[in-house]
Amino acid sequence: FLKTNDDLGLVAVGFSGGQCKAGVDAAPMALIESGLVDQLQNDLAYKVHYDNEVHAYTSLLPSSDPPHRGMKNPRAVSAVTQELSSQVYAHAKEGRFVLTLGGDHSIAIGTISGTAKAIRERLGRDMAVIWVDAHADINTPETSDSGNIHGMPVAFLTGLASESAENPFGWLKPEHRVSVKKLVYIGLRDIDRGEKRILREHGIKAFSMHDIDRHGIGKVMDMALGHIGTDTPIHLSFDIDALDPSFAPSTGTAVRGGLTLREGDFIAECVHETGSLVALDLVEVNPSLEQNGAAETVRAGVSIVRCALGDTLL
Ligand code: HAR
Ligand code: MN
Ligand code: MN
Ligand code: MN
Repeated sequence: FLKTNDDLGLVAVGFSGGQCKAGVDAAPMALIESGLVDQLQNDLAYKVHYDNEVHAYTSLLPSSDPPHRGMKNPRAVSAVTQELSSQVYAHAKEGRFVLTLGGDHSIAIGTISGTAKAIRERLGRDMAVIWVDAHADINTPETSDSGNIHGMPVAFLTGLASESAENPFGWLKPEHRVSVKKLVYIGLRDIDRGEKRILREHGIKAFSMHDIDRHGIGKVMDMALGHIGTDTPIHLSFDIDALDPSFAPSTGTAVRGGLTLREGDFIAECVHETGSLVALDLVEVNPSLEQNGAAETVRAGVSIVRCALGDTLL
């Protein structure tokens, strides 16, 4: 019911302002240079709509951007994600699958708000979000210790955090938001104290690495997709740091004890198999960290994208 065509909108986002380490902005080019677009077109038969540009949104970046409620680079992240939101919306409104290559995870404020709005208008439906990550990224400005906005996107997208002035983040309106009831986490293992309280208070569905150890990834995917229910459009936001650093070392906040590459691919395959996937983000690949592991991390990212877009082993 969702898939109207094999058109795919690709947005490359070279933005790193949601955290403090340079280099995550180089990921889209590294992923594309490793042949991703060619594979989408020729192996997986998508009609790719890509403007051939890694967007850095330099004209949107303010010359002065002092902290606001403890957030670092608040106006830059707000302006970039607002523009990204319209780009993603424009693709999704046409019925295209939207693939966004980040960038740090703050960009999900743009991607998810854009698809949520388009899906509401196009299908009259509320969208679900599957957030695959070592982290919950659900800090409010007040619960965050770091002030890095890549640790806050889910709070803004669910309305747990909000602002009234347009910039920063007042541009996020109800049509951009997703319900905490339609949010599912997979792979969590590094959650701040304030975030644990938020997850508990709102009864948010979350599968940690403990749950994956206990039940296995197959059962966890059954439970995760069961929570969402069939025929619900899904936006998959995949942070490469969900994978164990042995498979994806080049990322800003690596945490040991993560998913194997096969488990990551399996998650993507299962979400594809629902037929309800409308958008995918791949974020936090940072090729400049861990010189040795950069190529391996990029390869892992390409593999996740291919699996989510329908590549099969046989
Ligand atoms: N929870 C910490 C914070 O808010 C660390 C967040 C790290 N985030 C990412 N994205 N890499 O998942 O600062
Ligand atoms: Mn993240
Ligand atoms: Mn993370
Ligand atoms: Mn398929």
